[in-house]
Amino acid sequence: MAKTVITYGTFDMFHIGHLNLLKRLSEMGDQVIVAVSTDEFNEGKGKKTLIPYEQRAAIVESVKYVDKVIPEETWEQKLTDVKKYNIDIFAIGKDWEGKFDFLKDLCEVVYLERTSNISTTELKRSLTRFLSIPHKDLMKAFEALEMLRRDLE
Ligand code: C2G
Repeated sequence: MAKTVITYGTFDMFHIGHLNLLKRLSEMGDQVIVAVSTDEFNEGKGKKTLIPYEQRAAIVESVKYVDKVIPEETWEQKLTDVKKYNIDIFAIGKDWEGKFDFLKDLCEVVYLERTSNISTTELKRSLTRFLSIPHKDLMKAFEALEMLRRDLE
């Protein structure tokens, strides 16, 4: 019997941790639905997204493991979504362990291992660090690299 899996998330600055999760979901069922958090919902989560919802949703939709993308607008919608889409499995990363056990009456609830050493927060931090390097220092570094490249030619 075909199994439908659902997950919810921001998927900002899409990275391998997101891809690994979506791949895992596709191995758990026949159809994967992803509810991507809208920008407004993220503000409620206290998350400032870098990439707007339309682009985050388009990227997730393009992933071969994903069959359908819907917007995540409220915490409560999980209860109606599970019924509306005849969900068999709700799955999400272990960072949410226990938070969605109330769905256990309606479907299987699975908390999956996160991918280590990657997170949107860390990517943003690295980007901020890079952008904080004074322009003149960056230019000096590029010039040194250019000289090195020429010497090696
Ligand atoms: N994830 C992962 N490994 C990482 C980073 C993220 O497995 N290194 C998983 C998270 O556990 C989550 C999914 O990728 O299941 C999406 O992560 P986020 O975009 O950070 O999702 P979040 O903001 O936690 O939103 O209602 C639930 C919330 O909308 C979840």
